[in-house]
Amino acid sequence: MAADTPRTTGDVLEKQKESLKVPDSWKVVLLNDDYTPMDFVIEILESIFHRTPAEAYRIMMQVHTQGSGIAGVYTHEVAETKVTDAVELARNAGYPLQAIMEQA
Ligand code: TYC
Repeated sequence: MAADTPRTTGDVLEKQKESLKVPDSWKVVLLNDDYTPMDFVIEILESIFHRTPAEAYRIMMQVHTQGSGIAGVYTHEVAETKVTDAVELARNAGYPLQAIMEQA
């Protein structure tokens, strides 16, 4: 059998698919607004994006002064979860913080 002949078991097909996958890198980008408190953004960066306090401060200030900043780079699925979690925490606290995903 040729090396690239599709195999029939789910396990083997899954392994072939994994080995052929292109890198799946997505940036989670925070957007600036006038209402979300700086300390809250830092808290989000520490708790959801696992940033150190110094990193979280730097990223928050990047967003505040430049309009946007990268919170982290993840697979599509993980990035989606982080966007959802960050926006949900912000809405529950009454803040308009926005987070988007961009292909890295
Ligand atoms: N601009 C906000 C303020 O002055 C702070 C802020 C930073 C808001 C980053 C959102 O993603 C953000 N309170």
